[in-house]
Amino acid sequence: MQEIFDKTNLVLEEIKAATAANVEEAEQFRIKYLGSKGVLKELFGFMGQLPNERKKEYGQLMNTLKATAEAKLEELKVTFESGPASQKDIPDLTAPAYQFPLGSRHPLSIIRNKMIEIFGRIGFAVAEGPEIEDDWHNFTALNLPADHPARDMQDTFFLTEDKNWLLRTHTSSVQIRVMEKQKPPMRYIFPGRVFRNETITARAHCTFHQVEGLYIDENVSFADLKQTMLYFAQEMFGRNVEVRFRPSFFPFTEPSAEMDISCFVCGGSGCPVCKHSGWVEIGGCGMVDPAVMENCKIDPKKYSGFAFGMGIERITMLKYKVNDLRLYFENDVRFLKQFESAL
Ligand code: 2NL
Repeated sequence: MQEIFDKTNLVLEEIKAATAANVEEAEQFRIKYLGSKGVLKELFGFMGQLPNERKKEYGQLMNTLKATAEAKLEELKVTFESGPASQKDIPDLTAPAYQFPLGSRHPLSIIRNKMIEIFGRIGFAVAEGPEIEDDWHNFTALNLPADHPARDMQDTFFLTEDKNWLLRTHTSSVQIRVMEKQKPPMRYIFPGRVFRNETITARAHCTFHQVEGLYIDENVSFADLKQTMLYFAQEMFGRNVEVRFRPSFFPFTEPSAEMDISCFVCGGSGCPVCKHSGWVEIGGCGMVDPAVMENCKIDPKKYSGFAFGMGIERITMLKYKVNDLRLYFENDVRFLKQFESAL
C-alpha cells in the first residue's frame, strides 16, 4: 500500500522536473502523463486497491498530480508557441561574437585630419568649395596673368572650349569664395583635391591634395606667418624642428616664400630624406597681394593677411617615408593596411 503512495510521489517529482527542447517533446510529455493510456490513468486505477480510510488522502494526492501535470504541459507549450520570443529563436548568448574586420584610414586622410586638428587648435576653421571652378575664382581673382602657364591647356584640365570651366588647380579658389562673402577677421584652412595636367610619375600625379590657409585681420604681419608655420611644423614633425623661409614668387602673394623645415629625420646633419641638405621643403606662403584683396572687395589699407599652401601627399610622404606618389591612388590593400591609425 505504501508502495502506491511512494510511486505516485515519485511521478509527482518527475512531472515537476520535466523539460522539453521542442514542441514534439512537449507533446510526448502530454501523451506520457495525461494521455488516455498515460501514467496518471494507471495511478488512478490503484484507488481500488487502497483501504477506505486512505482513499481520501490518495484522491488529494492524485488531484495535485493532475493539476501539476496540466500546469507543466501549459508551461512547456507556451515556450514553443510561435513568435520572436520562442525559445528556439533565442541565439546562444554565450557564443563568441562575430569578428568584423576593420579597414584602415587612408594615409592622406590621416595627415589631412591631423593638419585640420593642428590648425583648429589655433583658431583656423575648415572651408570647402567646388572642384569644378570658373576662370575668375581659379585664375583672374588670384592675379594670375593671361600668359601664365597654368592657363595653358597643357597644364590645366579645361571642361569647355571657351576655357571658362576647369578643374581647380589649387584650393585658392575656395579662399576667393570665402573672401568675397565674408568680412575680416577670417582664419581658415582649405583642404581639398586639386587637378593638374601632369604626366604621372613617382613624383607627380594629375590629381593631388592641398591644404591652403588664410588669415586676414588688421595688423597681420609676416612675423605672424612665420610663427604660425613654426607652430605647425613642430606639432606635425616634432618639437626640435626649425623653419626656414626662402624668397620666392607667387602671383597672389607679395612678398612670397618657400617654407623648409630642418630635417626631422637626421636633425640637419644630412640623410636620404633631406637629400643631404639638412632641409626639406613643405610648401609655399606669403602676404596676400593687395590686388587679390581688392578683387574680393576687402580694403588692403585697413587689412592685411597671410596665406600658405602645402601638398598633403608631400607631407604624408615625409611622415611615412612613402617613396612613390602613385601608391596613394592605386588602392592596393597591401599598402593601405599598413596605416592602422584610428585618427
Ligand atoms: C604651394 C604654395 C600657396 C597661397 C598658396 C593664396 C591664396 C589666396 C591669396 C594668396 Cl586667395 N595666397 N594661397 C599662397 C602662397 C602659396 O601655395 O606650394 N602650394 C602647394
